[in-house]
Amino acid sequence: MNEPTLKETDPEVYRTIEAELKRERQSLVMIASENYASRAVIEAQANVMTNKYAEGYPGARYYGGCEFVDRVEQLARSRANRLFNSEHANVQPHSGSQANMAVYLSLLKNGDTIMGMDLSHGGHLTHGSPVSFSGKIYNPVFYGLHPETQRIDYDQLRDHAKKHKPKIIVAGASAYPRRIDFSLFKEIAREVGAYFMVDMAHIAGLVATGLHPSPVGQADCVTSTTHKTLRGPRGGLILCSEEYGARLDKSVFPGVQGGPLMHIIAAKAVAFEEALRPEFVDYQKQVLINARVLAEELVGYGFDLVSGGTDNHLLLIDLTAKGITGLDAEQSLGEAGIVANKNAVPFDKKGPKITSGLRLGTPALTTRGIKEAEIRQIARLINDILGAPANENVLRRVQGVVSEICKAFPIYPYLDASE
Ligand code: DSN
Repeated sequence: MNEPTLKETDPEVYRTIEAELKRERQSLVMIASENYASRAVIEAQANVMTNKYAEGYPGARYYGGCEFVDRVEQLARSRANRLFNSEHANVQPHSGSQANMAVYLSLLKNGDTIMGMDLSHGGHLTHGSPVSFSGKIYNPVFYGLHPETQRIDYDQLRDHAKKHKPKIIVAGASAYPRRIDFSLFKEIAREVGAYFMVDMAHIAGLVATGLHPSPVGQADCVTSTTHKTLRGPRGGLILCSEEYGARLDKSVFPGVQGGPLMHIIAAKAVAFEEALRPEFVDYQKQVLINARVLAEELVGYGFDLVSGGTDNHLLLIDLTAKGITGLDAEQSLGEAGIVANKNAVPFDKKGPKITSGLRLGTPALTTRGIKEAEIRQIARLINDILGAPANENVLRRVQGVVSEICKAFPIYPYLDASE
């Protein structure tokens, strides 16, 4: 087979990929759930394992020719178990949502009560939101943040759990800047006879390196994505004890998925190995330092942070006092080359398409090599833009500085960006 390259055969798609590479190179990505995967992870995703059907699990497939995909899935599973000190890993979920769906399917019956963190307080759609399968198939009840401390209200959690007797309690969040007390969650779940699940997608890299207490050993099942702080390919992961392993595997396949994405599983194996290296600990430490410094600087500029600061890789600004909406903040920063996302803040009066908040994270900046000095500079740029969102001179000046920072901290220099 002598085939043309992508560039030759489909210049339209090729150009969109090249444009995305340029955008990633030339922006300061502060979306807390995004990162830059390593060269090895990117390479591992573009391989012929995408061709292979492998329904089933290593050694028990429904197709022939699985000897090499078996080997790579075994590698991914054993590395995940080593990384998180877990007994059983399922590396097949295509996403975090499907990982969560598989856990519910294995532990719950339709109509059972699930208890998760309120989406508007920092939870996730799949933790019971009425617009997600999790709020349609199951009966959702919620816990949230304390209005004063803006931290998880564990007393409310216990009261609601006693009142509603959920079948499962879910810990984990997409916009919560503080440590989560998994042992207290476990205690409450045990008190009311509920299963305990942790969705650690956002903090998986911190957990892997011991910089956030691990839910493994506390929760009955732990789910994650692999592409956030963990820096792997886009995908999902489930960890559990041997006790739950067989039924969880059945829930992933054939329960909610068909053939696994074996090329992505190869890349997950690569990412887990990278995360086992000592330099990954240094990286995660810097993610935390950068987030703390960003929080301190923004507080210094008079920004109101939910809970007053951060213990992890993200922070949430309540923009109410600044008189700008989350949507306007996202758009103004975006024009300047700083990419972030609008986000509801607890007790937000504006809808999810507008919001009063802005979520900022440091994983992607840290992957570029950015440290405290540039973080201080970036905090100043954010303050400049949000203080004068319609000022063209400010915008042009900030665009210039963003461009200099991006040039000083290049990403993917070996990839071709020519058109
Ligand atoms: N959408 C992800 C995030 O941005 O946090 C969560 O799944």
